Amino acid sequence: MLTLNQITLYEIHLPLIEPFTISSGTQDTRRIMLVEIRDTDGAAGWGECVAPEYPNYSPETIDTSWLTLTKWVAPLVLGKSFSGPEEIFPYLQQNIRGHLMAKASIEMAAWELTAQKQTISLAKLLNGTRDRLETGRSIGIQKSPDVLIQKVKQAVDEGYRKIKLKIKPGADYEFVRAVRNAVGMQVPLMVDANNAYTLDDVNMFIKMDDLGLLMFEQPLAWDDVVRHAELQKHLRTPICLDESITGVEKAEEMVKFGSGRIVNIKPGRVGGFTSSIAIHDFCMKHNVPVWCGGMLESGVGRAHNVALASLQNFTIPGDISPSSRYWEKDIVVPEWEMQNGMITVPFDKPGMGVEIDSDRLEGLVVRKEELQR
Ligand code: OSB
Ligand code: MG
Repeated sequence: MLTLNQITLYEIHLPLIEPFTISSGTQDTRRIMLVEIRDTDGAAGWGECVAPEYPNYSPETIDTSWLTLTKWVAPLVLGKSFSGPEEIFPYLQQNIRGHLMAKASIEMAAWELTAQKQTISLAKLLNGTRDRLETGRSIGIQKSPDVLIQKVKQAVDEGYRKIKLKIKPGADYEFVRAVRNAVGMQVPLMVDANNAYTLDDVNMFIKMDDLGLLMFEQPLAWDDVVRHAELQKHLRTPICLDESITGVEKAEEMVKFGSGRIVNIKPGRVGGFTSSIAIHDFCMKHNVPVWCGGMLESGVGRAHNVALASLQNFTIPGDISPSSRYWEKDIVVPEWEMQNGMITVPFDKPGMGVEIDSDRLEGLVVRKEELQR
């Protein structure tokens, strides 16, 4: 039985070590919402809401999520008894349309709390099997191909197993070709457009088809599955959908229409772990490999991504880089570290496997709201 009686929301501001630019904008400080929940047995769990400051990835933002959680989600779940965390997402879906990032933060905290109560790791509770995860690095849009080449070379030297280059019109084929020429064909490279193109740009992708890339991530509109199918027909390189896959139904449409051949699963984007597992299982059944994306999470969201990426069909390195790639100092102890291009899944520790540095958290909090039954 799982009955929540307290939800606390925290907003913290964490400056990124370097600004991160995607086709729709630049971020230099992350405004992050953390969620702490308690149940009637006194157990606690943590979650992170991945919604960014501006609605330039999906319609959600940290502010819409804060409103959604305080006004609609908390009143629905506080005091209600669930037989387990897997019942939370369907219940929220029945009652609230959209707002998946807000929903996910509570849902994932409930899974974490459940793992804590059972004194098993979150990865184990999710039925994860991989104990070391190949690690990828997502590199933002740079001023010139030369600057990008330097960044890629550094990432290769640091041991990353997959390198993702953000692209936009004006910083695409020439940039990626320059990188490919500089590092050779062996380095696993991919690109992510975050919706910057339309079907009129098919020729740019046809040129890029010759650069030996692992995949083209989300070239077209954030909510499209139809046009991606048309684009995929012209290309050998697999399309990977990120923004468009908001639930298992979208993954089904992707397979049915041929809109892509790989899925980036971000648990925060799809409403949490229950939805992520449904997408994972569906994709595995249809021979669609998946990997775990990132949203520049703190150590809490990262812990949840690590646990999810331990599932069997996460066969492609994720955007789950170590803490030091993002932050001067993370908010968890121990920080997330990479050895040999791999992150170790903390199967031997209860819950998410890291602890909040509560003194540090206290110093970073700019907004806090406690919701009780
Ligand atoms: O599209 O995958 C994306 C960051 C913010 C918003 C969207 C995306 C990203 C990343 C960062 O690529 C990946 C990471 O967390 O390292
Ligand atoms: Mg993406």
